[in-house]
Amino acid sequence: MKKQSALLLLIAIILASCTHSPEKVNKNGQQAALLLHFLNDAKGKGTLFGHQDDLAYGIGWKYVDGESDTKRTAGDYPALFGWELGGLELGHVHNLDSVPFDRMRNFAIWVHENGGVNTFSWHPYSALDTTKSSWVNDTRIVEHILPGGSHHEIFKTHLDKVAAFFHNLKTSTGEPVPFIFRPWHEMDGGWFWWGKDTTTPEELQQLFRYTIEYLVDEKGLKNMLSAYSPDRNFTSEEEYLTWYPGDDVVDVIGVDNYWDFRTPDGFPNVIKKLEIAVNYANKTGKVAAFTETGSDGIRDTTWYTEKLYASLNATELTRQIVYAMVWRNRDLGHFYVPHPEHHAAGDFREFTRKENIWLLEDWKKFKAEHRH
Ligand code: BMA
Repeated sequence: MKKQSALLLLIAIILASCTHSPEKVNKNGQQAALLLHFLNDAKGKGTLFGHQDDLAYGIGWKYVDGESDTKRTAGDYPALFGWELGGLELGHVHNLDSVPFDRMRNFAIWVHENGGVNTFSWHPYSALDTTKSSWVNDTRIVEHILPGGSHHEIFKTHLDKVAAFFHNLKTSTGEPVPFIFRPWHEMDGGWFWWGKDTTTPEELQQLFRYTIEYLVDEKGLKNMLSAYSPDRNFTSEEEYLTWYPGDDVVDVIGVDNYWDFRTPDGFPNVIKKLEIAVNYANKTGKVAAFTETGSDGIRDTTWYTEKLYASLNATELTRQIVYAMVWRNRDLGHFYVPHPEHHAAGDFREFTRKENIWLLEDWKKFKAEHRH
């Protein structure tokens, strides 16, 4: 049997043996379905560690082949890699953090070819006034970009740019690279133009649904999974679902939370919010993830073991979080993974060596063992 057909057969066997049937999986292409299958399988066994822009730059380096601050400090790459698309919608060559999109494409392909998972955030400029970044909260924008709105056609051109980039995520043999798209996150905060101060829950739900349906149904991006991730402004499942667009357009039940780690009595709230996400994911046959977190500058030297790990390992429910991603290492003024000489480096190594915290090799090993 040719390698290609053997692979397809393997994928078919694995998918046929899936016991869960999240509604959206039926819409997904084979690569995305396989990724979701493995993430589902990881539930309760391990949590993939993720880092934004890990391969692009770090403390004291930029675009050095094979380099990674996670690898420098912990000995291996993360299992999950975050990338940011802001600026793509305007045809920019670099994203808003200066990462060239052609390099990002190559990194994402490398990640897939080397067994890792890619996730994309998107902080787009406003379609009403392209000088306004995502961090604008004084104008109602969403109502104008929805179907029927004055700037809907312009917004569609933004989505077209995103679709074109995603379509180009293909390996040298033409295989599509699966990925997790996480648009319109932290809508429960007031800092983005799609946030709660300028957008109603219904508008956000429509925007999320429109975005996913346009990319999947119109643009044919079958290997895209999607993540819903409010920030920490909820205390119950009902509140968590305030902006939720529906089970048929979401695969990953996410939470972004930096805040509760910083406040004196916040720690139990980190756990509670992760539990709400896991509980909902389990009810709907989906996976839950800590889609963004971290401690900027990691002044608390035991943050990784005593805060992040302690929250992920707190209860039977939090142990089912399938990935946890920290933000980017811009420079010594803004970073989340310690460089090797940093005072939190030892603690970070201890965190990554926990049996249920997975770097790239751990994740690959898990997948290899669960192919049959
Ligand atoms: C923020 C910061 C900014 C960055 C933005 C989008 O948290 O890291 O510097 O521009 O994310 O990636």
